[in-house]
Amino acid sequence: MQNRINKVKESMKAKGIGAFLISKPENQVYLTGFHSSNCQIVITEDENYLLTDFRYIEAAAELAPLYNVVLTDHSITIYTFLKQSGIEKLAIEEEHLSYSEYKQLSEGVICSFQSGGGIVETIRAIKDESELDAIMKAQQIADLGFCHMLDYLKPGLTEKEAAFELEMFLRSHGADALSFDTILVSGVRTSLPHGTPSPKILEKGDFITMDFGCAVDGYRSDMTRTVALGSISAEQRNVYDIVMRAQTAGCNAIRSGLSCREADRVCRDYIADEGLGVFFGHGTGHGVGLEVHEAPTLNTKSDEILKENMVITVEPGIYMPKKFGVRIEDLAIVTASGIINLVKSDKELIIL
Ligand SMILES: [Mn+2]
Repeated sequence: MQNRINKVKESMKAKGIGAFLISKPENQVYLTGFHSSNCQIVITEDENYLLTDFRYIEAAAELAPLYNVVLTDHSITIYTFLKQSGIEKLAIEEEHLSYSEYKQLSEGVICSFQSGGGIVETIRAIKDESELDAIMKAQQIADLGFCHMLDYLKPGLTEKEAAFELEMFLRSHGADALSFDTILVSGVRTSLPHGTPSPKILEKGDFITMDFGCAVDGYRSDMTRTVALGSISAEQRNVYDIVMRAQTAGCNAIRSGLSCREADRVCRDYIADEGLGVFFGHGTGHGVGLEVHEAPTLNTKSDEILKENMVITVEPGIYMPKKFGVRIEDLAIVTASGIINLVKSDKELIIL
């Protein structure tokens, strides 16, 4: 934790920030290991403060002496605390401060604001060993879940039933939580990149796309596989192969030093060269950690550069409205020579 806080202080110094209010929950967890629904962190050049209420004070007290823990109540709030501390200029996480909080800060507490957005996220993008370990565990459970679904999926089940089975499996095999609401869509509904499981019945000839993950120690996994039920058409086979080859090309190209935009372009160009570029309308991937979508972003607009020990997804897809869609997503650690692919499930087309 000390090391993480030091990195924040270095970044604050480089940006000319004297005091930084950290209000984004995942950033707070990253800097404290402390989970609560009521927490404010203030980092200054010399001090670290954690403010919380009665419900969490006993657990928070264990963070001393790294943090000066302040008990808040009706009379002592983040606003009275900042006013008393004499902090006049404050960096905030502008994406994670409500208008109401901003108003209370600006009315007689803080004279001027500056942006602290992205400081902690940039540090979080590069994972340490304990973080990689948790993500690997979460992905191992997800791979087992995929394997289980290959036995379980059959015509006659609904998407909702199948999604529930997968979620139960993940939770009963060591997952603390789901990474996000499971996407499990079939047939014509696979053209919806983020469709939610419906009462639609799985039928022979359907593609089934499962995009799912789970969390271990707060760290998430994320993977997608598209499988087929019974037989499929030549067009389905062709589109699947294009997505698989685009996804494989992306995985093969990625290494530290490559720009996120270039990584995206590898997958995008492959699909465009096959004449299907119009059906790939989302980014190629994203960082994964305490959040399922975090820095870096792999898309056409990204200015970020891939670095060693970033954990990212590679997930091109093709979605043909009213017909079908295919997405294949791996989760990988970026290294100097390439990637360590954490997803062990096969990506050759599986026909059940
Ligand atoms: Mn993803």
